[in-house]
Amino acid sequence: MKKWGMRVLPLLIAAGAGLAAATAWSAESLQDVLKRRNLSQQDLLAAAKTYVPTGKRDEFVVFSSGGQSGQVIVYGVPSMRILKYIGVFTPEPWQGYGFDENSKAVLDQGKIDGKDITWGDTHHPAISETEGKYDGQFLFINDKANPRLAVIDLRDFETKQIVVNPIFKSEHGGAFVTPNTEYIIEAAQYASPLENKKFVPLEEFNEKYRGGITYWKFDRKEGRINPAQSFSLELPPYSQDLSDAGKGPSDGWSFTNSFCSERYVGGIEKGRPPYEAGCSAKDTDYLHVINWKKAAELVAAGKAKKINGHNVLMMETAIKEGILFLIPEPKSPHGVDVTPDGKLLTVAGKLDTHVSVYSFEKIQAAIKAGKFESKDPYGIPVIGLKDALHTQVELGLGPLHTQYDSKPCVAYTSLYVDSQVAKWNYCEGKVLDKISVHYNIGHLMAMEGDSMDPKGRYLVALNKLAIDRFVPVGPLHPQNHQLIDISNDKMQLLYDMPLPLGEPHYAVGIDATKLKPGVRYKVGTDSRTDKPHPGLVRAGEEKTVKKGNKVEVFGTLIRSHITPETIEVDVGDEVTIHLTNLERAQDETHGFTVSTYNKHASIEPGKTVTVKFKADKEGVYPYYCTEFCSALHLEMQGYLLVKPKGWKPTKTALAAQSYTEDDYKKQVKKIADTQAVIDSVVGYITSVNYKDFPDVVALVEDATDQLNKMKDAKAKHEAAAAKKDWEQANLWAEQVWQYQVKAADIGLRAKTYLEQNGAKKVK
Ligand code: K7E
Ligand code: CUA
Repeated sequence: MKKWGMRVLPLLIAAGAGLAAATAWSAESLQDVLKRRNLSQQDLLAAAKTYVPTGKRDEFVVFSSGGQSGQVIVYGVPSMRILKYIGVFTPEPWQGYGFDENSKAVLDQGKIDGKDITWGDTHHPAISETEGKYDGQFLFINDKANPRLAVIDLRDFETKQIVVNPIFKSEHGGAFVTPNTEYIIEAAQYASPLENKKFVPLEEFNEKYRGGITYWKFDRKEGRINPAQSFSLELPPYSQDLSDAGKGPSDGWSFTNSFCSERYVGGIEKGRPPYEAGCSAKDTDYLHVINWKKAAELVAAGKAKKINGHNVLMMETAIKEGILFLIPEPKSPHGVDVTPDGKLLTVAGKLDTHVSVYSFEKIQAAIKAGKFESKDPYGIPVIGLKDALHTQVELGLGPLHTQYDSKPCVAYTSLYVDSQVAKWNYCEGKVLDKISVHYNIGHLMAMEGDSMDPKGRYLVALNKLAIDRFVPVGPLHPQNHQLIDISNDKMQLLYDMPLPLGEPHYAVGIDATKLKPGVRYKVGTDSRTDKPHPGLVRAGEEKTVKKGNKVEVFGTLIRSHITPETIEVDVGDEVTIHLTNLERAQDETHGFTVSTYNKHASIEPGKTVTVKFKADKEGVYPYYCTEFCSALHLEMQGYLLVKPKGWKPTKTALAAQSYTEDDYKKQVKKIADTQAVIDSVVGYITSVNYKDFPDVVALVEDATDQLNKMKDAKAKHEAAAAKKDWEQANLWAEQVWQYQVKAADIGLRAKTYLEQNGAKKVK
């Protein structure tokens, strides 16, 4: 390699050289390590099952609720390495979520009665499905505290939409999708009056408080929920809990639990027994069985009532039309989970040691025959437990949630009180295996284990308590996700992962190959609307427009400068800055912030983002790129100059610097040397079939872009040199070299990629 500019050379060498020397002095054997670290053969086996070697990828990707953080956590299985946090109901600074205008518009959709709500209690993520199988296109998640539902597009893992439930005050039984993601199900939890602006005393609870289920219509082509085509079903105030959609033979139906059919309203301060006593007094609660397809037809036929501008099918109509039924279910049920074949549903009662398996066929037979054991106080027909039951299996204390295996008839149920996972056969009704987890498991999750095509292999126990599992970090402990191998008859505990972001109630795991996120946006995309951003400009078109007290900047970012480099405004001006990242190279994100204005944007390749603020304080405010993007990242900077009222310049030229002809000659030599390196890299790339690698083609385009910019700067340094203006000659020559360095950096990345991915010589 030829002589090379002093700052960048070490970086480029490091990129090419391996770590061949690393093993030369490590003589420790595997046996030594086992002994030194006090590891058993079993530990070693677990390590081998979870270790993902450097450069290799996980088989599954998990989307976990972030609990009270209002976010989603993304991690890989089996490595349990965290890959991303997605801002959903909560501002997330790295992604600029809530700090730039475009993402703020999404968060603003989640305002309730005009008020910002910048946190969420996320519980249940759901991946979009096609024919009952995960399709990897969209992710939905609910906010229990403030009844909302969010849509995340898995092409870029960004939150695109938040909808607020128009009639509930809280919701827990969401998000659950129907088999073709026609609807996303969201069930209320704590009953309240549906016309939710009104005060109603608790004495009128039975008559005026209501539960319900909302069926949000999903428009897959738009990638958004369509609130106008969504509807709800009014339900008794029974504290509806989790739901699931039917599939296969039970497609068109949905099932929702409830845990307080006693309709108890507490009042410990008035000497009444507390909620937990009143809500578990009876032996059974109710499973709600709903024909949602028919409900949608009734709504379309105009049989719904408008409440808060939203279509609500009232109980009276639902009963009359025969689309709503109840079945008793054992004490304080929590989860209801439909089997992969859609024929059975498992209900777990927290205060019962059994899981109850209901048969959809039997339920339908009872409905057809009009065989009901009673009516509830609202007139809803109740199917007898015996008439609906397929089997009951005694599993242990505190069964909560169930997931399914790829092996037929095999299910896993979490046992909260026993702190165990039970593996059992739901066709024959027998327990197969149990494993202890630490501690107090809530949900559990097998790979695609709530779909029609479970993948088996791994299961994650989402434990509520961690107690002594990790190095202590104060009274608030991390949550603990424990990975369990379920590929054999006996379950094996493999790994503990602390999750320190909130209580992730539920998670969903998908085969990693089903996810196909993009690496760049079409240039000028507003990623939050997926539409062209009006603030887009291309290189050379950057401009600042001032109209009255409004200043609008149309800028760009590319290694390693922000254009413009100075923004001058008057104090009190409203400043809007649109920025487009012109990069096409993978992972070349730039960030943007202005000192003390509480703005931040993450601008991935091709994205256009707007930040907006009032320049309300005179002064000097550096702005810069916040993401380390190249060797000259620190130089990616500029100044916002906020001038006081009536300010007049006293000095009109910037300070001159001293450069000599000698300096200039050295610059020219450096450029020639660098060009030789570029030529050799280009020589290699064009000697192989690089066109067969789309990632490399994008890199080559980026490098060519940089080299094309050189021509202009070259003409400028030569013209300045001719006039013996050594300052201008040197600075423009330096700029030529900057373009070269960036081109070389990209070129070397392309070369490395080609070498590692088996490029072949052409000709
Ligand atoms: Cu924590 Cu699904 Cu909200 Cu059970 S839920 S544990
Ligand atoms: Cu762009 Cu740092």
